[in-house]
Formats: sequence, C-alpha cells, structure tokens
Amino acid sequence: MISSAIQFYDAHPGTGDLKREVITGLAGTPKAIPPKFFYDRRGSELFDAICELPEYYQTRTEMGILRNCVADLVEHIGPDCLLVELGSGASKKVRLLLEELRPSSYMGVDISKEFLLSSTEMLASDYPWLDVHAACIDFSRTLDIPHFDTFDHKVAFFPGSSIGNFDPDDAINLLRRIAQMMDMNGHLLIGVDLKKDSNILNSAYNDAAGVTAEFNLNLLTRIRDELDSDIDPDAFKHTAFYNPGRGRIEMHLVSAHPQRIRIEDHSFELGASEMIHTENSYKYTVEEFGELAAAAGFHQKQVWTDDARLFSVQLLKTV
Ligand code: AVJ
Repeated sequence: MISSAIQFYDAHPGTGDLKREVITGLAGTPKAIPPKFFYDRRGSELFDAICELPEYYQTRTEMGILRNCVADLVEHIGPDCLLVELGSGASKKVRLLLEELRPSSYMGVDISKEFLLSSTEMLASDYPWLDVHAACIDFSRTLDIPHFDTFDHKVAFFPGSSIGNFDPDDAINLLRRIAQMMDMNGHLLIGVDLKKDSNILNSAYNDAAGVTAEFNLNLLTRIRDELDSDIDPDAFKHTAFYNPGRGRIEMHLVSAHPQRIRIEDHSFELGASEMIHTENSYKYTVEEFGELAAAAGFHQKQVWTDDARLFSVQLLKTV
C-alpha cells in the first residue's frame, strides 16, 4: 500500500538497467557487475544482516559516532532543513538525525523501490510532523529530482561509506553533482570508512557465518530469476580481500569450473577460477578523503571518528 502521506517520485530504474549493465559487464575484461544491483529485496535483507555481524564494525561504529556528534551538527545546521538521504534503504541512522536535528522535510533516495517505500512510510507514521518524500532513482546516474528547487535549506546525508563503492574519479564526480544539487550552498554529512589493519578489513568481508558470501552470490540468483538466464549461483564462490595498492576491499565471484553461461541472447565463457568483479569498497585516511572532497569543491568543516579510528563521519561544506 502506498501511503498518501508520502510524496513519491519513481524514475523506474529497473530490470532494463540490470539487463544492459550485466551484459556489458560480462562482455568486458575483467568481467564485472556493478554493486548497486546487490540490493533487491533479498539483497537488502542480507545487507541488513551484514550490518549486525560481529566482524562488520562499520554500522555500529558510525551509529556511535553520530550519537556523539549530533549536538555539534545541530549547531552547524540548525532546524528546518530538507534532509536528503542518499541510499536510504532501511536506515536506522537517520532517525537519530530526524529526532535531534528536526528538519522540516525528509527525502529518501534509493534504487530499491520496495525498501524505499516501506522505510519512508514508517518514518512518515513515526514522525507525523515531518514532510516525507521518496525518490526512487539510481543516483550513480542522475540526481535529477522534480521540484527539488522548491526547497531552500538542503542538507545531504550519505551514510555507510557507500561512497567507497565508487572509484576515486567517480566519487569526485558524484560529490560534485551533490554539491550542485545543494545549489553549491549546503552541507553534506558523509560516512567514510578509514584505512586500518588489513586483518580487520579482511574479516569484515569474510564473516564466519557466511552472510557476506550469500550477499555476493545473491547477485547471481537475482540475474537467474529476473533475467532470462541459465546462470547457476552454486557454480561460483565468494572471495573478498584488501588490495593495499588500490586502498580498497575487492569482492569477486569465482567460477568453480570452466563454464558457459547464457543471459538473454548473449553467451559468456568463464575459465576455471575466472572472477567476476562485483564490488570495490575504498578506504581512506581522513587526509586522503579531504583531498578527494576538495577536488569536488567541498571542504571538511568537521570530522568525527571513534576512539579506535575505524570509521569517520565528516561534515563537508561547499567552498
Ligand atoms: C554499503 C558499500 C558500504 O562496502 O562495506 C558490505 C557493502 N559489501 N559487505 C561496504 C558491503 C560487503 C558496503 N557498502
């Protein structure tokens, strides 16, 4: 049911994009599929389960930092903004901001329509004073949201180190587009995972319970179920490792044996142990991210971390 309390904008990023991008990605060398396609209903549930894992320090660490910095944020931002959350999913983090920051409007932006609708509906019913909007778009492609100009005091919230999914050049481009969306005059509150001991990173993406493996393999289940394909998820294995040269975790799906897979009217050959690259998760020092932000026209107004410096929450302002 779509609640009338929400203003919903749907740009239909759907199976058309999935088909096109999967076929293009598998035709390339090395083979790759973009991580944004992880988040169907099952994938979003698995990601929520990842966030609860003992090895996955990011979510609870970011939540702890937000709890400690929210009073400072109120000072910087003040009440009655439009809070735009990028990649809102089923986020609980934003509730803390809504309660303390008291924006007048909230807009959830996400590629996953079902999750976006159910989470924004819950926000609308829990916070009757809040004007709630939802925009189902693929923000890696566009940030064009109708009537967006009618809001003036805009603040963007991009939590969870999702920026880590973008190669540095694409990250700069995305931050630039966010700056433009804010009329070059606004704040961006962004969660950024920090460089650290590679053992901590490797176990965060190779959890003992195998949830991350299932999350990675679910991409193939999704392709099998949503596209016309004979792909068999059991013929692949999960792998994830920190690549120190590139400063990123890489996730891949490894072909268990030589095989040919068909997707629609395309066919792809995979050798034994050939990998499909499914995700990068870049890690930064506070200084490195400051440089990246600067290249996009932002300065680091304030940076908060946890005591162990695992994760950071950064308030950026356009210069
Ligand atoms: C949502 C992109 C931040 O990179 O840590 C978690 C996704 N992948 N475990 C991350 C993810 C495997 C996550 N981001």
